[in-house]
Amino acid sequence: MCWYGDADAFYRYSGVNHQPLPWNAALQSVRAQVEQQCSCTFNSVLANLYRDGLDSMGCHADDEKELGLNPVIASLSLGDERLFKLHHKKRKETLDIVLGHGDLLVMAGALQHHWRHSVPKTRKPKTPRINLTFRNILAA
Ligand SMILES: [Mn+2]
Repeated sequence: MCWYGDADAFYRYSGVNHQPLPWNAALQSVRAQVEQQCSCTFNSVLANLYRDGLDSMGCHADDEKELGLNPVIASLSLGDERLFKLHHKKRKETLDIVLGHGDLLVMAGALQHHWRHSVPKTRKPKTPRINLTFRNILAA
């Protein structure tokens, strides 16, 4: 896991303030293309590597206050396909989305209020996947 962004885009997770790594040329270029697709801007990106099917993401909502009330989060998948699951917070309802190489998933509106999301472990053989989630961190 690593965190890139503008120098003032601190992100607090697991109780720790994280100073972003500076943008590199490749990430800047991808950011520009994602911003064009989404018609909005992002000041940071969280990069997660899933080495194989045992690397996973637990169920959570991206509801940190520095993301704002209804954040737009753009998730770009690179590498092997993985299942992305949405879990409704109140109803017993889940939604499965297979994310493959080059897929751009945009979470927006009130999604984080009503749904959690996860990338479950799988026994299927998997090659690495990198997930870039572009976010806009609001000033403190
Ligand atoms: Mn998330």
